[in-house]
Amino acid sequence: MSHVKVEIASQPDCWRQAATMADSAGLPRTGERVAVAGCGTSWFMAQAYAALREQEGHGETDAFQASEFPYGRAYDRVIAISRSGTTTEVVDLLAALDGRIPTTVITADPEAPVAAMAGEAIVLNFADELSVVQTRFATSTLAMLRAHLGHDIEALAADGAAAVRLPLPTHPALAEQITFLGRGWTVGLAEDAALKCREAAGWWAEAYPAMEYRHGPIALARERRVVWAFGEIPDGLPAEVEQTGATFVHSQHNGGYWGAGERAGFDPMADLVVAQRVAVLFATSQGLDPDHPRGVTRSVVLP
Ligand code: F1P
Repeated sequence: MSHVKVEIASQPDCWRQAATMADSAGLPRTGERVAVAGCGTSWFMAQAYAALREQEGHGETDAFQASEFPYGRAYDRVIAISRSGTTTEVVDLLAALDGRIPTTVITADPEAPVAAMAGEAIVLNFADELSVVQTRFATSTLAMLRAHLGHDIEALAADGAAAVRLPLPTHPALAEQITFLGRGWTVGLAEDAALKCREAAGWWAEAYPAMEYRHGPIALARERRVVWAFGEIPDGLPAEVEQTGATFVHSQHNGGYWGAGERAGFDPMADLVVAQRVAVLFATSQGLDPDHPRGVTRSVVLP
């Protein structure tokens, strides 16, 4: 079995463990102005957390790719997310901020350079991964950050445990292209789901804020393509997608993954788990090794 399959299945337990770290030093206080940065998957987790923190009234929160950080802005704290702790752009960001702004890094490796560079290091080594493709480190980071915002991680873990077993809502033969949609904090999750498909399987996948979908991307929708929404669905969108011949997927739509009326809310992080499994299926269906995506390395370390 691939490493990524084992890592995907272990997420609910990792989330419970991550939640026990919700009081870690270096997590922001209510009202602080915060920027969260990372690259790739870590950037998408930063986006999800930033939207949630601000939306729930904990303080202004921005998310940036580490390479595009706006150094002129005033923040009370910068949080960098990096599984490897060696990604060049993240190392450069912490070096540039040294002494100017309090910094926190969330990483899987206590020995990584960033752990020594940041003011505070939060180490989720139990969630580290053998697969290049990130799943449980990223979602455990978000689970810890959500626990710090007061979310119920036990309920999330129950949905996650279902998500690792549910029948998959699509199949490679029925989905030559997938577009993931989200609103608010689920935009970052949708972005990550699309990245999983691209990384693990070289599959054509895109992601948009759901209300942006009608502004052009809907032109891609047709038979044997899928539009998969996480979280809140804009009024009328499922019918508009289905008119094109594309399949609309949502945990509660047309029976969804849960069966109509079976359950009112499925945590969008559990949707991401289902999408991770789809990405692995798309890889193996082409004879690819999902642990070793073409051209992608565990960490991007530039000369
Ligand atoms: C970030 C990253 C991942 C990507 C791949 C390569 O690394 O770009 O987002 O999926 O695994 O590394 P890190 O800074 O979180 O270690």
